[in-house]
Amino acid sequence: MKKPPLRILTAVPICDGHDSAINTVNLELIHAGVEVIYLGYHRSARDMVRAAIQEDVRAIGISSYNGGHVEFFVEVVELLKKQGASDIGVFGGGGGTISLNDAKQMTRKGVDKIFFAGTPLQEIVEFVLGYATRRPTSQTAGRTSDSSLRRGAAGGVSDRALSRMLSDLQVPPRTGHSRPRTIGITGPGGAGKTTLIDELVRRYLKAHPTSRVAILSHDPSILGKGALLGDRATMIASQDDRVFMRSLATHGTAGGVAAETKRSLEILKAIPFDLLIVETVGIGQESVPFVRGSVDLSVLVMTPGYGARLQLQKIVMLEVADVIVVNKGDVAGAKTAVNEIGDRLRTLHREQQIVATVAKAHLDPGVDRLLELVMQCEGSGGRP
Ligand code: B12
Repeated sequence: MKKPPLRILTAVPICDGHDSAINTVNLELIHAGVEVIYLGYHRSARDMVRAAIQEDVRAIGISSYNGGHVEFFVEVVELLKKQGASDIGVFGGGGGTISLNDAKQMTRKGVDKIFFAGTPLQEIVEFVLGYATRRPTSQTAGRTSDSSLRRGAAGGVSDRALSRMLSDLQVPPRTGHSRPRTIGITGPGGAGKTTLIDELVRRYLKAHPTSRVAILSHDPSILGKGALLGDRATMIASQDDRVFMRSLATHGTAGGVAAETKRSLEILKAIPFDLLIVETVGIGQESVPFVRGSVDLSVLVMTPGYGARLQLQKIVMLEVADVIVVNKGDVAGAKTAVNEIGDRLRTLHREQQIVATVAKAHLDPGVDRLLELVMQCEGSGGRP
């Protein structure tokens, strides 16, 4: 069986916006075949550890320039230990801001390696690729000896355990709970799908203080190559202990989702989440990413920039989606777009809903309306 690609999480610490170096490192790793889940900048140690566990990565790479690196890196190491996840390595750099003495302290306290200014990128790539074969340094490492596997975060299943089920594509026995309401969100690249999802999640968590959300997110990749899985970098509200998020690369599968998507959905539907959101990669005119019954509600996110009215005849998903969101409703031509899309939907004689949103805006009423539609749909979880 082909070995799965090496997965690494990268991020920049809290109160630090120096993301230029990590963007360079990310690109080199992707070219070398690594799947990089990029969490973005200004991220807490807790966010990094939660994300690393949910994404089942082999290591966390941190780029730090604004000081406090000794404390920050060590906090990440300690939090991983507390979660029974010391097999996840920690490494990073920060140009000239991390001194040799600091690095010595950091490695003594469990950091695997610090790279200094002037390090050739190839040296970094070789070190990271070594994680595929290097044994975890911690004695607590291992797939079954981890006590947190038995501790329950989502109704008896911890993030760590769920994360490994997703890696192994192992469907757990279904418990008696109702299946999560499952929403599929698709649309062309750059339409604002991720921001929209984050705003939906923000509202949902606030309105349902004990409910839990799962997000299955896709980014494109070519078979056998690395990938940048960057949806987490846009998420703010979704960095919450009640949200489980997993990023998948498509590995060349056309149509918006990955070969593992069906099985991953089966797994997530067997866990007591209340809301499950599937985000596709940016799709083209011909894609219909959600097979019948896999989601309870399918949402197509468009922008007013679809071109001439005739283009609307060619978007297959317009005929299939239950809800059409026209995002970026603040740009020129947005009203015309809503009218034109409305006309097109009327020719289909289905009861499709159309919602205009400005997902990036604070408290946008369009997103409120979308959440209402989400809550109105019946939560059968679709058929797995
Ligand atoms: C570019 C830069 C900026 C840009 C950032 C652009 C961006 N989007 O990243 C701008 C102009 C916006 C900026 C702003 C600021 N900056 Co500035 N900035 C720098 C600068 C000049 C270069 C950093 C850089 O990107 N280098 C390029 C990388 C590729 O090379 P490198 O650093 O040598 O990294 C190597 C290795 O360390 C390794 N590496 C690095 N990270 C990682 C991560 C991993 C996982 C791995 C494996 C390897 C690795 O890879 C490289 C390979 O050779 C440094 C000074 C310097 N020369 O380092 C100051 C510097 C970091 N900035 C500094 C400061 C003070 C600021 C500001 C606070 C200034 C202000 N008062 O507003 C703001 C803060 C911004 C913020 N929000 O955090 C200080 C920090 C001082 C400190 N820590 O004590 C520095 C050191 C300048 C100085 N001497 O005063 N900055």
